[in-house]
Amino acid sequence: MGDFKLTTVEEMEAATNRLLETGAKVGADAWQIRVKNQTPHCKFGEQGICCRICAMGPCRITPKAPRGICGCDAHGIVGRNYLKFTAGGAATHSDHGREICHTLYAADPNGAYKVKDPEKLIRIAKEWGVETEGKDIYDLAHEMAELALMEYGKPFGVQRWLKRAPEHTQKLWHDAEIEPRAIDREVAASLHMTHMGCSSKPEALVRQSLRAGLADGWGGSMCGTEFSDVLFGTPKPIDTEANLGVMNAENVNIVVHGHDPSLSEMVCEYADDPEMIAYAKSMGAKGITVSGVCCTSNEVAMRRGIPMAGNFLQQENVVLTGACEAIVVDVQCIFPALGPLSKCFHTKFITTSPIAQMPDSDYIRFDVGTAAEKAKQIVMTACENFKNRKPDLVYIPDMKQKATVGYSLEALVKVLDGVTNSQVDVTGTTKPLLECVTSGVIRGAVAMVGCNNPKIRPDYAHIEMMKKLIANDIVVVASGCSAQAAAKAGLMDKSAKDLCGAGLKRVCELADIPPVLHMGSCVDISRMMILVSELAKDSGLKISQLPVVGCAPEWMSEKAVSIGNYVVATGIDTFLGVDPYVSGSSEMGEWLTNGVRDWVEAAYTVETDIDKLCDLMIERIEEKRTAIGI
Ligand code: CUV
Ligand code: SF4
Repeated sequence: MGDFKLTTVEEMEAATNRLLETGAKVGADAWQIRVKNQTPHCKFGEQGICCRICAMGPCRITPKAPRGICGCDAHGIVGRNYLKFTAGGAATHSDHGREICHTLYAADPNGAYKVKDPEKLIRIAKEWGVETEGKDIYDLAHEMAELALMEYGKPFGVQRWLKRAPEHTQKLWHDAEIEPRAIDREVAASLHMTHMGCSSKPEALVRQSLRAGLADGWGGSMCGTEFSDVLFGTPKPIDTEANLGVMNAENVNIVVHGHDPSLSEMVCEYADDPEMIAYAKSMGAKGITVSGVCCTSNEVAMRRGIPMAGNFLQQENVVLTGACEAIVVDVQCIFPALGPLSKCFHTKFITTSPIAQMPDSDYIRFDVGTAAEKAKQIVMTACENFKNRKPDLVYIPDMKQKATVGYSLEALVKVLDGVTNSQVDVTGTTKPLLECVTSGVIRGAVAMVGCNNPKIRPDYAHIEMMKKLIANDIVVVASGCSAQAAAKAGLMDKSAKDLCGAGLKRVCELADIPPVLHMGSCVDISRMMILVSELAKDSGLKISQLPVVGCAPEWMSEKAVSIGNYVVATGIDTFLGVDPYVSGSSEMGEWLTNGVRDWVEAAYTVETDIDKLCDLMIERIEEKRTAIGI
């Protein structure tokens, strides 16, 4: 293993502090400063007991004023806020999925977007009962795209993807009346329910929260993942690097940030174009480096090995290096702060989507029809900006780690084929993984997901929990900014096997995998849902019986709550390190941490002490093992 060493959070913080010094020099604002200005947070907001859904308010619940003007109590207000939060997240993921379906609809063998994984398209078409025989693959793509788009608004029936779940799970959903119907309907119904004078009963609000979440995870997000694979290729293990050191001082640095691979794929395509590289050289650079931030980074890392500059709370650092020619964004999780910040440097902050328009940005509207020419324009703009760099402001922390990423479900099943002792052929199934778990070589699995949040020391929870889990022979699958935290630390380097317990280490060696497996972006948590479904089917167990839990220790976005709801609703206990603004209602707390178990066999645990949160997960995994006698 030689000189492998994790990058510590302390080292990352030191690098950030050095960058903040540059920021101070040019008078830049930073989230670290704004957090101080916002502290302490509003107590009513924090507890979820402020209501402003009608103009008689805003109403705030206190011991002296236990009801709003309409008579709604704390439980109703917290419940409505929770459902609205979920609906925001479900809408966001699902709309991303919808954009991908539109891109698929525009796929053209002679155009910018091609079908890179026709096999997967045919597999899904068969699953959906669509005739594939003798059909042109692009005709099929368009037909499937249209069918997928219908899932958003169809008047009758439930989501097609639900059939991928084990029958038991489907029955639970049916009996609890939480099978998601049309995706947009669940979002709209949620907003209807939370309108003044509709639902104020926690039970009903929680039920709809699960349903809207499922419309995301087993609807919109699954469309996003599956059709992104069809368009851009299903991820396979690929080597990359992570952390700010992936930026190259001698090159034009383009950073892609956001979520929708339709944009980032095209930018990567053009940054690789010999004509563009020559153009960069003509501007005095040695070449072009594209790196990523947030989930779009996960998308292009998994498919192209594009390095990851950082995760959510590192987005400002990218500009603070003084070496970023352009930060190109599409949608979601983009700090409006990037506008004014980029003005302190030579950086071009390029917004591209009508969905995410921000002051102090250059808006280059991107759409599938003009993708190629706009991507080229963006790359050229970045190249031309190289000469505007202020050399005395350039500082790129010399900090990066190797990572192997790209563990889609398809890839995972394939790499694990090697670790079975089975006499019968179990290739192409999850059985080898099950064998490792039942024999106890691996104790279980944790899905680590979600964002950073200044309420938790950034990256610390992700990294420390993962270290403890793998040391306890618990394999980690990660996505989103959690996956990037792991990659930045070095936990996705195959050498990290040496930090594992003996069992997991052996599996990592046999399968030649890192102990923390990169499964993709946030919409790709749908991959994890299919994985647990396959594990349940292959083992004959219920999903809720598998020694598997989910965890979002540093989450912050509405999307994360939507995810939490569908992960719980899929039968997976979910552990949160940040409270979803429900502490103001004992009834809501009871429903989420216990009551929902009667419907879906899983529930939330909220614990802001990260060490305790990790111990609780390990305990839960061991309890589940005991319960099934392994
Ligand atoms: Ni979509 S939602 S900060 S980028 S994980 Fe990252 Fe992931 Fe949260 Fe956003
Ligand atoms: Fe107040 Fe009720 Fe209006 Fe909410 S809906 S703002 S609690 S009056």
